Amino acid sequence: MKAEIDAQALSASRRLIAAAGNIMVLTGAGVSAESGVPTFRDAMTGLWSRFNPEELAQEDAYRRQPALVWEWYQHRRALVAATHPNPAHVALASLSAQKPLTLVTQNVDGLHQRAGSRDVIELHGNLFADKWLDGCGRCDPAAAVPGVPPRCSACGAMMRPGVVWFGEALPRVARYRAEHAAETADLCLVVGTSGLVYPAAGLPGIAKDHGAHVIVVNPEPSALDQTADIVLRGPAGVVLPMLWDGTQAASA
Ligand code: BV8
Repeated sequence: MKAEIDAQALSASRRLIAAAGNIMVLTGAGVSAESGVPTFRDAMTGLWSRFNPEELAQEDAYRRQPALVWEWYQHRRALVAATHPNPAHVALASLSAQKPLTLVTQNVDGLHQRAGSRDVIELHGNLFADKWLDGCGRCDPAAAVPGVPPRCSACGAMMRPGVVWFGEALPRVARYRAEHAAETADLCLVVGTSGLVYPAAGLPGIAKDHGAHVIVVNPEPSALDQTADIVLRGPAGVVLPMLWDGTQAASA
């Protein structure tokens, strides 16, 4: 994907990043798009094309059709496991070696961590973490009864993906840390999100209200463009490496 990035916006962004003392980054599904992970808004492919992800990523959908929803997550895990971090993930990991930076992601794919980012705040959980629906407290994954989905051998509870479904509260600590990062940042970099899912999408506004500059990186218009001081209209994998020297390895 070619990026015709406005040269003035680019140099202004570079200056803001170079001068920043404390950066908060918010990423969405778009940062993984160039790795081949479909974004949430993309039409779902193949077998899943007839479903709306927002309808499947809910507890009551899971209670109604556990096998279908479990298979959807298995499909996504296999897809993500076969992908690799792209230059956007790598550039963000490198920036964290150069500047105080808090990386907050809406993504559940773990690609930031695989690119070397540390202490990633996962607002919506992780695709590869499992937990239990109505578990007895003694549910042991190692002793789970295999099935679709697996069940607790002690109480029969269903295993469920360790993600935050629509209508579920975000993990308290992750939400607190993300909001604190937004309140204390002097620069907020928003990469690859439509800005439609709350409360995550409210974070750039919090940063702006506390005096931060906001830069949005997205090839398409987003709901956060009006919050931005600068919008860089291009793909993250092309734009981010243009904003700082991405060759420094991520911090150990
Ligand atoms: C909650 C895990 C309350 C599951 C996900 C106001 C306040 C609070 C809540 C709400 C509110 N209004 C509405 C709500 C309810 C709801 C919500 O926001 N609904 C939306 C649809 C209106 N929010 C919730 O339910 C949240 N919970 O608030 O609970 C509560 C409180 C107390 C007690 C009980 C309950 C929970 C939301 C979390 C849902 N879970 N994921 C799973 O993955 O299966 S969210 C899911 O959607 C993904 O995580 C994904 O991140 C997100 C979609 O957003 P994006 O990341 O932005 O992805 P999207 O596809 O939309 O856009 C991609 C963008 O990338 C596009 O702009 C595109 O142009 C761009 N792009 C494409 N290619 C590139 C690119 N950008 C850069 N480079 C490229 N190459």
